[in-house]
Amino acid sequence: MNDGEKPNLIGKIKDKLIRSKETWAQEGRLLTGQPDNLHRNRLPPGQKEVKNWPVLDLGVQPEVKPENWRLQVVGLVENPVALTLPQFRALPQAEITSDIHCVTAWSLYDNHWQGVASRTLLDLVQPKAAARHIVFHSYDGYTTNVKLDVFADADVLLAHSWNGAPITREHGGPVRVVIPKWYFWKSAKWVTRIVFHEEDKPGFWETRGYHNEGDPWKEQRYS
Ligand SMILES: Nc1nc2c(c(=O)[nH]1)N[C@H]1C(S)=C(S)[C@@H](COP(=O)(O)O)O[C@H]1N2
Ligand SMILES: [Mo]
Repeated sequence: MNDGEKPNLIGKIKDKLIRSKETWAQEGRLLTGQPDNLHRNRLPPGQKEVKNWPVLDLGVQPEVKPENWRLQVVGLVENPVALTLPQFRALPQAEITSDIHCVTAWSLYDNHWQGVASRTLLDLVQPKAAARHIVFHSYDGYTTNVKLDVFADADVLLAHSWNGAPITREHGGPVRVVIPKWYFWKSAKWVTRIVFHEEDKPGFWETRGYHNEGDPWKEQRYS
């Protein structure tokens, strides 16, 4: 696949996996009915700790050469940008250690991320007053939505490194989103475009039965 081209998903996309996840959502699979709203436990309800990092995607892992990667930040912003990787890496850098919680019930503790804080990007592009929602668009055609105030949390990063090494292709390199407070489907791999909107626009999984938000302690798995 050529970088920047819409991937040809036909014949590669994991239709069966997508259908079985939709069935999980319809059946409310994995729900314990015992939310942990006060975060008494490090492990959210229904989750299991893993030691190795699983790979989950739609069946296409785009190869984005560093020199071809672009990050467009557009929509309801005063200063839209299209950054190359060197420009992105020249922005102030941030590091954060956070846990991953995937809606398929695995959690991975203590991931050390390096990248650019969402707040640094927000300072750069200056969202307009009407902007309330964000959609991430990725090189594999994936999309996912969050509220602007969730994106603006201090622990949200656009990460290029994990545990001291560049994020690998299978995990969404050169750059992926990391939103630690939400289930991991909100953390777009291979991100290339961030669009600011006035209205909410549910993404790939959000239109297939997943919750519009995704707080693991509240078990916001499905809609
Ligand atoms: N671009 C893109 N981002 C994505 C996905 C995807 O299919 N495409 N899957 C999401 C889901 S459901 C999960 S659990 C995590 C998996 O990230 P990992 O493969 O690095 O564990 O990526 C999320 N981000
Ligand atoms: Mo997931």
